[in-house]
Amino acid sequence: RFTPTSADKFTFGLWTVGWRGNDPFGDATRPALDPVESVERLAELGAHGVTFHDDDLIPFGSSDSERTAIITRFKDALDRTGLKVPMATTNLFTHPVFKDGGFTSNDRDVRRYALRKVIRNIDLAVELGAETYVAWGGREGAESGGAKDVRVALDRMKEAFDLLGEYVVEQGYDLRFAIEPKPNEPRGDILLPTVGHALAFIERLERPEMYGVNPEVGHEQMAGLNFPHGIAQALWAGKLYHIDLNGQSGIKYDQDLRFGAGDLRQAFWLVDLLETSDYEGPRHFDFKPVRTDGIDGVWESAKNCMRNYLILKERALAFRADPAVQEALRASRLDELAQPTAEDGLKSLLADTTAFEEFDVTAAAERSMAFEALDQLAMEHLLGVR
Ligand code: 3MF
Ligand code: MG
Ligand code: MG
Ligand code: MG
Repeated sequence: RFTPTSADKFTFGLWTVGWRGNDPFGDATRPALDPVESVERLAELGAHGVTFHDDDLIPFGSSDSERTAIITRFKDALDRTGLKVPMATTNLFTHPVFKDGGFTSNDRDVRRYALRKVIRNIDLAVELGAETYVAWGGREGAESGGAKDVRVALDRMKEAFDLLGEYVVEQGYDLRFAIEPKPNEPRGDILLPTVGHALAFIERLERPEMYGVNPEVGHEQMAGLNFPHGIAQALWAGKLYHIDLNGQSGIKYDQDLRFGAGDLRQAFWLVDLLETSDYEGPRHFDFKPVRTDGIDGVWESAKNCMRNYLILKERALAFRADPAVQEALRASRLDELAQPTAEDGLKSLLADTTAFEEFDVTAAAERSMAFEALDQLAMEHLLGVR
C-alpha cells in the first residue's frame, strides 16, 4: 500500500535528491551524488523518471568529449533501469554570467549565449525522449526600479521564447515549453511572478499553443496565493503542461519541503483536483531534502514525496466517494454552479421578470451555502477519521 509504480508517473529532478545542502548562510552538508546513482535509487523506489538542468548532468565547462562520455553513461543507466526523461531544463542562474538574467539580461551578448545554451540542451532533451522543456527564469528580474525596463525586458522575453519555438518547429521536434513562475528569490522581484502573469504572457507569443506553465506549489504560496486555484485556472486554459510538487509553510523563503509537508490542506485539494482532472503529465517533485539530514534523509524524503501523494490520493478518492459528501456538495449547490446561467439566451434573460423585477432578494440572501459542513467532511477524510 502506498508503494509507487512507474504508472503513477512520479518524476524527480536530479538537482532535488542531488542538493548538497548549501544555502546562502552555510556550506554543503552532504557529498555530491553521482547522477547514475540517483537514477538507480529512484528506480528502486518506484519512480517513473528523472529530469535535469543541463549542468546537473554535464558540469558547466565540460569538454565535448567529457560531455559525450557522461551522456553515454547516463543513457546506459536509463536503459538498465527503465527510467524515463519526460522533461529537461536549462540552468540560466548559477554561473555569474547570468547575474542579471539569461533571456532578459541587459547585456545582449549574455542573451545570445543563453539562447544557445538552451538550444544545445533542447537537442539533448529530445534525444532522451523528453516531451516538455521547462523554463524557469530565476535571474530574470531586478532589485531596483531603474535597473530594468520591465516592458522592454518582456519584449526580450517574448523574443527568446519565439526564437526557441521557431527552432523546435524547424527541427520537427515534438516538444512543448512550460514556463515556471516564481515571485522572488534569487532576484528581488522576478518577471512572470505567478501562474496568472505567465498565462497572460503566453497569449502574446507567436505560437501560444506550444507554451504552457509549470507551476510550483511553494512558488505560488510564497506570494500568498492558493495553489489549487492557480492550477485550476491553468487546467481551465488548457495550459497545465507540467507541475512541480513540494511543500511550503506560508509566505517566506522558498522552502522546497517534501510533498505533503507545509500546507497539508492545499496539498489535499491539489491532489483531489489533479486526480479528477484530465492532466496526464508527470507528477514531478521539485523539493530539497533538509540539510540537517544525511544521505538517509535524501532517500527517505524522496520515498515520502511519492507516498504522501498516494496517501492523499486515497483520501481524496474516499472524500469524493462518500455519500455524505455527495449530499453535502448538493446542499452547497455545486451542481447548480455547473448549470449555465442563461442557457435561454440574453434576450430571454432580459425578458425574465423573475430574474430581476420579481426576484426575492431577501429570501435568496437567507439561503445558507452550507460550506462549513462540507469543509468539515473534507477535513475528517484528510485526517483519516471517516
Ligand atoms: C527554483 C526552481 C527551479 C526550477 C528549475 C526548472 C532549481 O525555485 O523551482 O529549480 O524548478 O530550474 O525546472
Ligand atoms: Mg521551491
Ligand atoms: Mg523552486
Ligand atoms: Mg521548480
